[in-house]
Amino acid sequence: MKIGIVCYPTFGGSGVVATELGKALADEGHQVHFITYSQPARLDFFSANLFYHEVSVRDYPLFDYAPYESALASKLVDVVMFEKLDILHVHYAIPHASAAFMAKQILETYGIHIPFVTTLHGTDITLVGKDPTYKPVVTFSINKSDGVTTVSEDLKKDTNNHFPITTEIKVIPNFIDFNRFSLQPKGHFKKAIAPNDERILIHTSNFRKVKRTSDVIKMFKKVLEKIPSKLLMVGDGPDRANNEQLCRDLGICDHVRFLGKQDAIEEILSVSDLFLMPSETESFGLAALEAMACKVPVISSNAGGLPELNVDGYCGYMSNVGDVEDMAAKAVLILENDDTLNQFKENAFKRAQDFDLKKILPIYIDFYNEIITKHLARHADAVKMA
Ligand code: GMT
Repeated sequence: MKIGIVCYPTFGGSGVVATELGKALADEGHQVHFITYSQPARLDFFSANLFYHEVSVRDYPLFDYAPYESALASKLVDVVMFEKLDILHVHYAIPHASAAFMAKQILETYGIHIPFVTTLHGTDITLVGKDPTYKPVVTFSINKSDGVTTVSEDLKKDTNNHFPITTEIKVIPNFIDFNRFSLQPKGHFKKAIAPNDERILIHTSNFRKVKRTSDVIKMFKKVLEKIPSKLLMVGDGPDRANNEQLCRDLGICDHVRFLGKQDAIEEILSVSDLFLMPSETESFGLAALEAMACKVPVISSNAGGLPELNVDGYCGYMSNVGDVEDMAAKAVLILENDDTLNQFKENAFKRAQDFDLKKILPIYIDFYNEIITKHLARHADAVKMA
């Protein structure tokens, strides 16, 4: 198959899923064309089946806001025609699904018929998409997609509850590549962070409001009162400075390290004992899955799709959003005893295996084939009717 993938090429979860999916499809022999405004963060190597097409947005003195959506649609038309793609897969509804729809319509005027699949990742529905500024366009472009997927049952439900959706939504969860995410021997690194064998807790995110990063700090303070421990805060974003100040206010700076954005996240996870994800909402929680693959249990909120990943009392625990007291108490339950901690670590690894890339990739491939077949049949019927 020749597949065009559109995504946000940054470190965000949707961009990571799109890029890892493209890489895995290329490994299976499919030809994959990424169409984005800059090279996706994890696409930093050569593969014969991988291509990258840059969308450049021309600046012009008239524009206060450069028309990215039009530039993307034009690029899609160009790449589909030149590379003879079979299907487009766009990640994140805004503005990718509407740009794909526009490109599809333009291509039809040239006699080229291509289906497109839209994958909804979360904030494109739960935060941005519901905003009246975008809602009509999001609704329309979901309904005009030839196939729609969400990354959890919860996101599917949310999408159907908040938008008049007429298309059947297929749930395909996030996945993990164990070739990259697995426990690595990094004893020297552990010693540097926790010289007295303290427990290591970790949070990774983009430090946006939805991640409730100050809950991480408050929860850690409570854990620290009971168990000698260290906290690693990985990533960067709007709430980082506030969190650094909060650590000073709580007098715990000696125990907390802000590491900023890190590429080799699997190495840092490999020295960690507990992952913290107290998010306000989380459609799936890819960062938690990455931790689990490295044998790190998870304390999370029970929001959104998290209960579909974190099995309460088995590979971690869940609490209500904002219940820092409960989260800290459960963290202590896991951390206070070596045997309990080791059991939770093994369970986290077992749970992560349910989302092995090897299991999820065939679901995407089957879905593409189903959509292409249906689309061809629909087109053949339309020709017959004409
Ligand atoms: O919030 C993020 O971490 C980034 C965001 C994105 O859209 O890039 O992640 C969303 O998509 C991920 C991949 O499908 C999911 O695992 C995350 O749960 C989801 N984030 C939220 O729903 C807040």
